[in-house]
Amino acid sequence: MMDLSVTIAGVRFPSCVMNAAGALCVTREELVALGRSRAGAIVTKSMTLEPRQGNPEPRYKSFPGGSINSMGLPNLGYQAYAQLIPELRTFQKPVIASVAGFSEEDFVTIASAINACRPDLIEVNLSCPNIPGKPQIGYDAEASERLLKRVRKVVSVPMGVKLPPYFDPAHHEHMARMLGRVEVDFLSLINSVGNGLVVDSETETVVIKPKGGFGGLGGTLIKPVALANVRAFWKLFEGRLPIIGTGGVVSGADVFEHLLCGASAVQVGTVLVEEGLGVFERLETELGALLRQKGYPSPEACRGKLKEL
Ligand code: RRO
Repeated sequence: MMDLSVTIAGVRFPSCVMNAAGALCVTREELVALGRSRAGAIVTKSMTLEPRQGNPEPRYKSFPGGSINSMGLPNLGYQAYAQLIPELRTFQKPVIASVAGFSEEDFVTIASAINACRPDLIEVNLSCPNIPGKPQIGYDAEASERLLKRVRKVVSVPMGVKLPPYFDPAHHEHMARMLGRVEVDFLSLINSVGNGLVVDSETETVVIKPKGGFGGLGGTLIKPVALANVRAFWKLFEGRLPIIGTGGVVSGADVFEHLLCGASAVQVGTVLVEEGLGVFERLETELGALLRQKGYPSPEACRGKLKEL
């Protein structure tokens, strides 16, 4: 089996495929299971100040081509994750703590306390699409800059930002200029494509309950959006800011496409929820075989090597 390890912001990952925040990573049991699995890291559910039940069910549904969710940040609260981090650190892989909040103050409080537990990295989630009445911070560059500058001051481990998808080069450029003024160590791209609507024509209904059926889209159908965002930020930072690609990874070939666009590693959400923890070994096998067949000795060897016509 090919060595699929990678290094991001100075941290070694034993495999370049890990879970996406939100996917099978809320409870202690789920996080320990990720630790025991072939996942290349343990990424936590985005955490808030207080424990949360999240939105009413049904709040996740898969369909041919992807998934829609409006979970509403169900999580144990940051103090529970702070307590869990020492145990999670005993697995031979990085721990990435995903931090969220409902105000700048929340993010700073949580990031500061979690940083003290020394996760290997912190991912600041600026892109939850599912809180009624709360727009995604990542769609407001000025608010994002204010928040990130405050969080950066209290975080000493490598700090990354989880961004929503953008759909215009002007937005990529505006965000990249902002991120250049904040010392971020990596990017996670992309969160779900927010506020999609899935309709069941049989029952003539929406398929999830919160927000009248609107929710974040994931899975195969968002892959081109994810690849475009990975590629756009890779180019804007001239390959000097590590990117974790998320969106539409179902096969080893999908991982390879993210790597070609500039990702150093990838995360899996929908396919992990649908297939379970065995997905990590399958993707390693598929990616290893594909890289070997193409003559690439490692994931790093093909990073960013996408050819243009
Ligand atoms: O919990 C959620 O509803 C959720 C979050 Br925080 C997020 O960042 N992305 C998503 O698709 N769902």
